[in-house]
Amino acid sequence: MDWPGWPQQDAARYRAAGYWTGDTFGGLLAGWARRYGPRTALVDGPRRWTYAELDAEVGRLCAGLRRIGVKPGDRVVLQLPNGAAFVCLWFALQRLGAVPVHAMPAHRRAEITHLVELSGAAAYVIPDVHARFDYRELAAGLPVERVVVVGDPGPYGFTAYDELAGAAPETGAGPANASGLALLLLSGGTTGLPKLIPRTHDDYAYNARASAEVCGLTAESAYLAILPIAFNFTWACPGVLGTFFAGGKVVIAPNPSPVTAFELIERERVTITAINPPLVPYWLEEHAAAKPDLSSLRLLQVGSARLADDLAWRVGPALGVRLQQVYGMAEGLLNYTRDEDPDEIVCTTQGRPLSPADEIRVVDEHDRPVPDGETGELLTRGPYTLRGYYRAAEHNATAFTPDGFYRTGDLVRRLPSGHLNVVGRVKDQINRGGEKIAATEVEGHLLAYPGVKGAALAGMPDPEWGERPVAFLVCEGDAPSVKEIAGFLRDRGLAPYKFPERIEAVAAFPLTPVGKIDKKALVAGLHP
Ligand code: OOB
Repeated sequence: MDWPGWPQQDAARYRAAGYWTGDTFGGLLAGWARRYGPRTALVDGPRRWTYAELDAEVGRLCAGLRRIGVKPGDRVVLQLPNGAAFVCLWFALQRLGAVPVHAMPAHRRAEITHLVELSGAAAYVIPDVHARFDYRELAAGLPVERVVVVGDPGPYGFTAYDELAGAAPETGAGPANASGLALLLLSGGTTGLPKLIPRTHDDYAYNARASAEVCGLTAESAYLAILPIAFNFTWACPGVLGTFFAGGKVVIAPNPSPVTAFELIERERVTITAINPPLVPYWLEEHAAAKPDLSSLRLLQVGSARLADDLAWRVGPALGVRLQQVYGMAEGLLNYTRDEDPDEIVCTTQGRPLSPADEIRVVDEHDRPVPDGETGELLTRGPYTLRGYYRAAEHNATAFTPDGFYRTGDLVRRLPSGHLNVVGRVKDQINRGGEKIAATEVEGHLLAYPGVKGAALAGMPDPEWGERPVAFLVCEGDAPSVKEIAGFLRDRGLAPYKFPERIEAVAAFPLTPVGKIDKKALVAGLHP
């Protein structure tokens, strides 16, 4: 078995309560095309698709994917920047019954090789060149049979996206099973190599539909996709999928700049969008300078890392929009502040669980519940939270409690109202303004550097990013510089956002009482 699903009893409960509807994404798109046919579904630069047009385009792409040999059940790694092609291909794979694997544009050879091998991918989809990186060169060295290129396919014998579409579109739901695998999301990770998160049609559709309800989306809503479109937050919280459930319009931002965002908000009368905390000061600054018309914008979602309270308080008055804090994870559980919550709650908490069926435990180091208001690790179980990672039986044995609660690794306080305050983390991860870095993954690479005998990656507090990665190294001879390490990690094919931004040579590591490297002590000893 590749991944453990929900026990039958829980699945029956989620179906009976109407959370799981038995719909697949291929069928959902066909249904939306019937219901919302002539309404605008998608806007990307000058190009626009109605729901009917999107459904037809997806049908043609589905036929094209089948023609090049992609089969139901196949995994396909999607690594595309924000653009309509991601949306069209994602649904084409759904209609075919294949499974998209969500890679990020920032990923490089190390991450993609791992994703391709772990998922056993039958195909890999890339842009030609994006942000000055040629993805075709990366694809040429990979153990994957089929490569589809959005743009110029180059001299490698890859398939051009523009020539993929078949003449006879495939319609309807396709062969997928609603309780089966719909997509694989990438985990932020805490150990060695990134894990894959299995999401089913039933659970992921509920994730998006319930999020759309909580955010008050309607057919008049317009969602602006600013953060990477493959990111769970942007794709389904409520994001692109939630907007489609409501019959609204999705507008794609080609880059995260507030200048671009403000132009699109004005032009398309955007009503809701999502950003991460590091973007908030840029929004405030650009807003004060350019005075854009944001009158259509009703809700600004901020999440993926802790938003400082003082910044949160400034958003509403400065921009004239309602703030929503979102504390979510690719593994499932989503927390939102609600429209009816008082400002105090919206500006100082990270929301409360999306679903009445989300089960929350806040526990001490012995898994014993702590009282409300006290800090503990958050454990959770529910209708859209995984019960185990994909092809990771060994890891699953410790990442979940015996009764199926996922150990989030986040330290939270629960208020009597049920709202959560994220106060820290027990997992060995660095959150660089929303980008998650698994310390041990990077440490493994650092240890391969000549002369490095010990390596510990930790997060140093940073006013802009929340934290930034710093590498503590025990070296034979002189420690390498930040630049030398960056060159080394680039050659090893690691995504640049994981590179240490500071190197500290140490003679030896301080240890905790149980003999682990004491990263808190290392960070505390940093001079500014
Ligand atoms: C989102 O998902 P991931 O999988 O990239 O990261 C999840 C982790 C959480 O466990 C937590 O450590 C951190 O990111 N996090 C936050 C937060 N939102 C996420 N920490 C503090 N405050 C917040 N508001 O990041 C994600 C997925 C769906 C929706 C929103 C975010």
